[in-house]
Amino acid sequence: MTPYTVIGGYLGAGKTTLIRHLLEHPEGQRLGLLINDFGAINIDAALISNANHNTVELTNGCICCSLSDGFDEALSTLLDFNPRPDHVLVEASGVADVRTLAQYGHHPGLSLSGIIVVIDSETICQQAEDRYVGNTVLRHLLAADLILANKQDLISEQERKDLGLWLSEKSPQSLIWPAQQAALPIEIALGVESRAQEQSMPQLDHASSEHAFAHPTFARWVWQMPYAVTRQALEGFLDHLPSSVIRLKGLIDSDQGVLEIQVVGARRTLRKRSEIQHEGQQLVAIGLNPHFDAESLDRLANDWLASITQA
Ligand SMILES: Nc1nc2c(ncn2[C@@H]2O[C@H](COP(=O)(O)OP(=O)(O)OP(=O)(O)O)[C@@H](O)[C@H]2O)c(=O)[nH]1
Ligand SMILES: [Mg+2]
Repeated sequence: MTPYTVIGGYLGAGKTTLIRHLLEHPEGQRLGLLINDFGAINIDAALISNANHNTVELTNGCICCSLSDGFDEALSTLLDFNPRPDHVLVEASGVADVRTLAQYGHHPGLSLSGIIVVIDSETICQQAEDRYVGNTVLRHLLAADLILANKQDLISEQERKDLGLWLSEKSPQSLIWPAQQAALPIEIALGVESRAQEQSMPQLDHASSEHAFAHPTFARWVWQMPYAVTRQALEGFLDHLPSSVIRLKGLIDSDQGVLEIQVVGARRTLRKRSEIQHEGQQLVAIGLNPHFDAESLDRLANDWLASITQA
């Protein structure tokens, strides 16, 4: 049986950063990765470049809602790789219900190892109180076997103590591991053991498209950049993003080579990623229905392109 670990956590918490960390410190483990992302081009999968693993990508939606058949097939594909992975890790999309995904641990040849939930230590308490996403976030915490309290660099010493207490109240059963850059040792990550009882983890009923918990509906905006732009122009566009954009990411050709764009709430980073072979220039933004207006983002992007073309 191949052990199977689900990596969940809200949008932008650091799930892909954790997978990159594990790939950089594999300690002899061959990982099989299943990466679910929202866009037509899987930006997270493109960001993971390492020879010592096999990756299957699932794009265009959230796996816990719409891809139940595709998910089983993807797991079979991973298990058929030669050599077979030592451990299968799935990165859930930031809104996926991790319990639903943990149920795939019943797939033939797999055994559920555990659920890791990555949190953004700066914003988790605020997210938990949000009337729209609070339930999703609290369910993540309750389902976690290990909570990776990431982005510790963004909070003070006092906030770290307060967060530790808050987490032990919200998720008394979970192990809590504070981290920066999702630096969780692989022996801990792969050793996380599920405390789920068989009776609380019923097998998925594939005849039903419903899952136990309906998370709020998230809307997506995907923008194909027609040509390379300057970094300065790109920053100009990002300066004007509406606050309804919860998460934005992309790989864009610029005057400085390929740029990785990451926006999580109010925080934004642009990094040169010339080593990445990417298939297209794409920005993907995610927001909550009904507040998120993809058409107005289209207008914003078109107006911006027109303004930089004229300049
Ligand atoms: N300041 C800070 N930023 C971090 C840390 N860990 C990750 N990040 C940044 O947070 C952003 C989002 O990280 P990802 O790993 O892509 O997050 P994710 O959970 O995979 O995001 P989605 O898949 O879109 O839900 C990136 O810009 C990371 O570089 C950290 O410890 N501190
Ligand atoms: Mg990710």
